[in-house]
Amino acid sequence: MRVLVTGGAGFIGSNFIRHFLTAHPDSEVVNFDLLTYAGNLENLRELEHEPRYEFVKGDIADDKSVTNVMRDVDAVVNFAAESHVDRSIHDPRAFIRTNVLGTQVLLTAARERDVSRFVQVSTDEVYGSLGPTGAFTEETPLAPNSPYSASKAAADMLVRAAFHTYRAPVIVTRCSNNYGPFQFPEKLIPLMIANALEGKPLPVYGDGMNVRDWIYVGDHCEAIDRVLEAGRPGEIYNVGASNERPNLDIVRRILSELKKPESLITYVKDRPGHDRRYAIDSTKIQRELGWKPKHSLDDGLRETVQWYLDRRAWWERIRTGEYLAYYKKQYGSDAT
Ligand code: NAD
Ligand code: TDX
Repeated sequence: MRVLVTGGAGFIGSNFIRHFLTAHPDSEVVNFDLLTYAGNLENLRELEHEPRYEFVKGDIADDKSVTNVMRDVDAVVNFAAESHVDRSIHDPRAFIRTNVLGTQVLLTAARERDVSRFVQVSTDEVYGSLGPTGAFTEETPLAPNSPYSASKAAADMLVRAAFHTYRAPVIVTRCSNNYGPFQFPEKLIPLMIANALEGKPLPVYGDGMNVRDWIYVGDHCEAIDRVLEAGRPGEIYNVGASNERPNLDIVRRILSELKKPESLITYVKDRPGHDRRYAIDSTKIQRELGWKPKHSLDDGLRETVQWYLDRRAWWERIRTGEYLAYYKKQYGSDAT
């Protein structure tokens, strides 16, 4: 099987490619990525000379390059996206172009090329925010609250339309918050680890009691692999590991793991429209496809903290130039 992975130079995509090539020794992967600020070929350095792996630089919103790269491909897994909520609040344009237009360009090319499977990697954020109880199921109505989640929900609707209109073999996955190796240090967990290691303030939004449902990236990759293999076209599969935690709890665990003082925690201005709580019900994928997460939050977090300790050069190189300009814009003088 030859799989086109878009956004494979990012966090989850690079973890997926590594997993997929190992789990399927006869498979081939084409990684199509624009290499935005979040894309980093260093994430896949060890595959540079792997004959079953090919990298093509390109934009999923560009019809011509997408049609070209989709030649001789059996399946598509679409990870490519603008993925950071805070950036979408500053400027949503790139989110609409990549996440919405880009998804449609991929869907159209996949139909023209008669691709036999298309997995759209979506997010639990399309369901909006939960009250203190309950969890998102695949039937929960979409109610996105940020430009990012609105763009992902729009993409999900285009995938749905491709199934209903053309009977395209498409499947949507909606996963909760991922963490693990190679996550860009603008997201909560790697940002807090890197700041703690540098003795910088840890900027917690609002009261720190917003709840996220955490899953180790490797478990998400295995879920996508199962969906690619056995998911039913036209279906949606929620993916999560039932690890709901308030942000403050996560930040405190990181500090304790690194033996750093809680005095580094700094409460900063809340994110506008900040969703209060996410929780995902993944009964459907567990029951239908036999997937289940393997990592406990304790083990996953410990491994992740260790990875950032071991790979300091990776994140130090990122935390320069454009990153610092973004950091200043986002956190101002509150957290520098
Ligand atoms: P990321 O920001 O780390 O990586 C995104 C990748 O897409 C980068 O390599 C970037 O260069 C590439 N890209 C961006 N625009 C592109 C374009 N126009 N054409 C081609 N490539 C482009 O993101 P991530 O955290 O790895 O997320 C991957 C996918 O998973 C996204 O679709 C995201 O919505 C979804 N998701 C993420 C999480 C999470 O917790 N990180 C949870 C659920 C779903
Ligand atoms: O500096 C921070 N301080 C803080 O308190 C940052 C960056 C985040 N937070 C809070 C906001 C959220 O409640 O931590 C929580 C997690 O924030 P992010 O890491 O930005 O993730 P989130 O907004 O929950 O979205 C993530 O999960 C779903 C990914 O970025 C999305 O791509 C994915 O779809």
